Amino acid sequence: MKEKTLVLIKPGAVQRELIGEIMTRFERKGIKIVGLKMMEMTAHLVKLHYAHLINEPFFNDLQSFMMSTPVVAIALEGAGIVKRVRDLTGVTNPREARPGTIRGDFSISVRNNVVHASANLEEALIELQRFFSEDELFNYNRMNVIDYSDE
Ligand code: DAT
Ligand code: MG
Repeated sequence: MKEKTLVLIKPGAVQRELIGEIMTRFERKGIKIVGLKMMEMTAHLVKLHYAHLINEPFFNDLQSFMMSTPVVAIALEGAGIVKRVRDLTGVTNPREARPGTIRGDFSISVRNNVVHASANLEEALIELQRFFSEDELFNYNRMNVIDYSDE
C-alpha cells in the first residue's frame, strides 16, 4: 500500500475562508489528493483524535473548538508523504512555525493553528482509518503529471 497521510483543515481556517488556500499549497507542490470531505467532528471523535491531550487543562476548549464548525479531511498520498506534509505544515506553535509553511503563514494561536497533519507513519495509518472508509479513498493516475518518480 502506498504511503498516505491525513490533514484536517480546522474550524479556525474554515471560518477564515482558508480552505482553498490550504488545498492549493498541496496541489501546487504536486501532492496527490486521494480523499476529501467536509464533516463534523463528534465529541467522541475529538477524544480519540486528541487522546494524548485528554488530561490537559485546555482539552475542553480544544474539543469545543474542533466541533465549532465542520472540518475538511484530506487524504494525501506519495513516497515519504507523512514527513513531507508535516514539513509543509510547520510546527505546532505559530511563533516558531517557519514562514513558507502553512502554520508559519496563517496560524494565529496554538489552538487556532489552521491544520492538523499526522505526525508519523503509525499515527497516519490510524487516523486515516478513523476519518475515511475504504470506499472514500481513491486510486487513480494523474495523466498530466510528467514526473512520477516520487510517487
Ligand atoms: P500537532 O497539532 O502539531 O500535532 P499536538 O498533537 O501536540 O500538535 O497538539 C494537537 C493540538 O492541540 C494542537 O494542534 C493545538 C492543541 N494544543 C496543543 N498544545 C496546546 C496548548 N498548550 N494550548 C492550547 N492548545 C494546544
Ligand atoms: Mg499531533
